[in-house]
Amino acid sequence: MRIDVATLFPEMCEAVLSESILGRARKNGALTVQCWNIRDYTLDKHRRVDDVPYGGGRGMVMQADPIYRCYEAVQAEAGTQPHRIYLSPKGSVLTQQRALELAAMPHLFLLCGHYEGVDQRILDTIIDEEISIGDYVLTGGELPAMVLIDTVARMLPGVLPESLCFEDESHFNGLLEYPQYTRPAVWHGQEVPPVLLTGHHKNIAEWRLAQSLEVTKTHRPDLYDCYLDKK
Ligand code: 4FD
Repeated sequence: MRIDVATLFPEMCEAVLSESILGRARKNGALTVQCWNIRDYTLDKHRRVDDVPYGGGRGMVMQADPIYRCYEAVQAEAGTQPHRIYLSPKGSVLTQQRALELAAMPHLFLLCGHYEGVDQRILDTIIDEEISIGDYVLTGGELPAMVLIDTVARMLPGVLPESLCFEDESHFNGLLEYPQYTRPAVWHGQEVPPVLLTGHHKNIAEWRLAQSLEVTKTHRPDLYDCYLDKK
C-alpha cells in the first residue's frame, strides 16, 4: 500500500513513521509512506499557507491553493488515484471495521489540518472522506493521521511478525482482550490464574473467552450489547 501525507510538519510524521513496526514495514517494502510539506507548494514570497477567516472570528485558516498544488504533486508522482481523507473532529469516528476497509485500498492520501481548519473549498474539491479518531480536539491532524496509518498498516501482509496475528485480537471479534500474564508465576504475592499453567488448550481458550466477555461487559457495555446482538 502507498500512503501520501500532506502536512505542515513532515518531520513530526517521519519521527513516528521511522520507528518500530512501521519503520520496518517501510524498509521491507510492505508499506510506502511519503510525507509532503504543504509549505513547499505556496507561491507566496513569505511562504504563507494560512490567512484570517472571511467573516471574521478567531484563528487562522489554511489556504486552499498550497494544499491543491501539493496534491497535484502527489498525483504527478504516484500516477494513481488515491482515496483522499481529511483528519478532522467533524469526521466519522474511525473503527477497526473502517480501518480494515481502508487497508484494502492501494493508495491513500491524508490531509492534516492546523489552525482553525482549512478552506472549505479544498475539502469540496479533493477530499473523499472526513475521519476523526475520537471525540476530542488536537492541535493538528498529524497525530490522527499517524494513528490511522498505524492501525491500517498492521493489517497489511508482511507488517506484523507472524506470531502477532491481528485477526486474533481484541476488537477484531468485537470483544476486548482477555488479561495476559508472563513469568514469574508469582509476583508480589500475586499468582497467575492456575488454568494458564495447565497446558490444557481447550480449558485455556474457554477461560479466555469468559474473561473477554466479562471485561467487555464491565468496561464497554456498548460493545457487549453489540456483540450479543450479532450472535
Ligand atoms: N479527533 C482530530 C482531528 C484533527 C484535530 C483540526 C479542523 C482542527 C482532532 C480540522 C479543526 C483539523 C480528531 C486539527 N483534532 N485537529 O480526529
